Amino acid sequence: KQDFTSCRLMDFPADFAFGTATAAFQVEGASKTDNRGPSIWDDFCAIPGRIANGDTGEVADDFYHKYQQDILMMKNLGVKHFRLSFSWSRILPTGTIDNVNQKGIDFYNNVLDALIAAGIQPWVTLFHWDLPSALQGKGSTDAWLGDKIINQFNDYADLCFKTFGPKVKRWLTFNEPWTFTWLGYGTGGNAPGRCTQGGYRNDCQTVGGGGDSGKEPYIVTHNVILSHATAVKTYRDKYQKDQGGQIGWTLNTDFAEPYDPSNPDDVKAVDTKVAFEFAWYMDPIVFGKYPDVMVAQIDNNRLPTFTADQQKLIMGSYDFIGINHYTSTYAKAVVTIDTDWSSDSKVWSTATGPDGKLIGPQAQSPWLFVYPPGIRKLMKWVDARYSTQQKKQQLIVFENGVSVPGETEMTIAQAVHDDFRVNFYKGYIQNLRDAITLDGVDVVGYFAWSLMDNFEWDDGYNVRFGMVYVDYKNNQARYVKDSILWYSQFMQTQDFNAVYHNPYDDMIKN
Ligand code: GBH
Repeated sequence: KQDFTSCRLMDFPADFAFGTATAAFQVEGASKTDNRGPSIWDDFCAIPGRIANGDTGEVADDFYHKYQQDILMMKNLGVKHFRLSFSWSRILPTGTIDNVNQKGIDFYNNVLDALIAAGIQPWVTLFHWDLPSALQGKGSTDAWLGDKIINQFNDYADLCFKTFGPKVKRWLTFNEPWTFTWLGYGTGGNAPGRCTQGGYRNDCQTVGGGGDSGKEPYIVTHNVILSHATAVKTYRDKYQKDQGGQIGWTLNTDFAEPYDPSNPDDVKAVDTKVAFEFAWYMDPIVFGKYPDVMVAQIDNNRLPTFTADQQKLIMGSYDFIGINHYTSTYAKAVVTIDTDWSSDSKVWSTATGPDGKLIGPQAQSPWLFVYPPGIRKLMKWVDARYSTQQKKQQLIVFENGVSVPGETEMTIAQAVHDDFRVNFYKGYIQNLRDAITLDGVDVVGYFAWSLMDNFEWDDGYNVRFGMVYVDYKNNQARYVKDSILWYSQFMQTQDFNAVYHNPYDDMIKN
């Protein structure tokens, strides 16, 4: 057998971390098993009309009972890195440290042991949106709107570092604070569903208890940043030296092309858009303040400021820069009346260009358009903003993936041949390579979202992002799709034209 690795140029560094990702609420199920406490996503699912088809996380992919087979599958596919999240309310059913659930601790220890035995490095996110219900409340100073949460999150994080730190060398505090901040408190489309009554929705009072889309996302963000930095400080002060791990968070952002490249305002709008989505979180932990453009454009004292002590706490509270990226739009400078995050930016985002054409093929998800050059440009943007001569930043892509148009209606035999997804990954990973080899950005890891189909938040099980098919009608049986077979080959050979054969075809022949 020829060794292809020795006779071709490997573009990605030898220690580059290729992996796959999932999140607790989206895959675990077992939502009432072994003393797990409810989370705000269980509550949100119980509200009629909020999740497609009334789907819930009660069973999901039943990862809680099937993790051994999933880990074995990854091992067989040559996956060496796996990003998962812990469910806060499985570990602390009422959210606070006075009530530790040993069964929850046992579960994650078992998962981590199985991963390590399979030669797979675990990367753990502490918070992927599933806040324990007991901490939520419906008042205007509850949960992330108040500052009690900072210590509550720190207690949970501290327990995790202490308990799992010998096994976990890569920690993420938060997944996509923008998403749970803006969708949870701005549009009200995600848990806890707060927003200005009659603004984006009419049911904010009944669901989230109230809200103020113009103010709350900024307050929540402020407390999330302080919570992140406090937990990082705990890790550094008490554990990092002995355990030798790294810690950071991961932020989602789209990239953009100017709507009219000859209009300097549209060119600037690209920058402003990414500042409002990404730098809103990243600037504080690098520079100690919100982006200048946000300070300049957000009126009525809605944007908080950091005190000198807080600045000291937050600056430098990361070992790498995590990025979740899926899509790009056109950005157009517009005149708006400032009312909330989306109009404060004075940028209009649209997938349709001035020529009437889409920026790229549309996925099943209405927000997702395939635009591979966007990931390269985004890497350059992040590197240019945050790297200095003294400090080159390490970037890690923690999520990248796509839903395939029409996949929901397909038979399994059709769905496993997901060319659309294979092409998505080829395009994005090639551009990521170019960011490294041609632009000199220090990208050190890449995680495909997702290992397998799962609970896609308000879309329920209607939208599939998996590289592995999950048959929800038949005991959540798993079937590898072409995308994971391609990825498996690619991770080992870096050959974009890797060939693969899907075993499902043999199964239906026999
Ligand atoms: C990720 O967010 C999540 O981290 C992951 O859990 C999820 O499964 C994955 O995406 C796929 O969706 O409905 O028009 O208001 C990616 C960033 C931000 C993209 C919110 C979708 C909703 C747009 N997401 N956005 S809309």
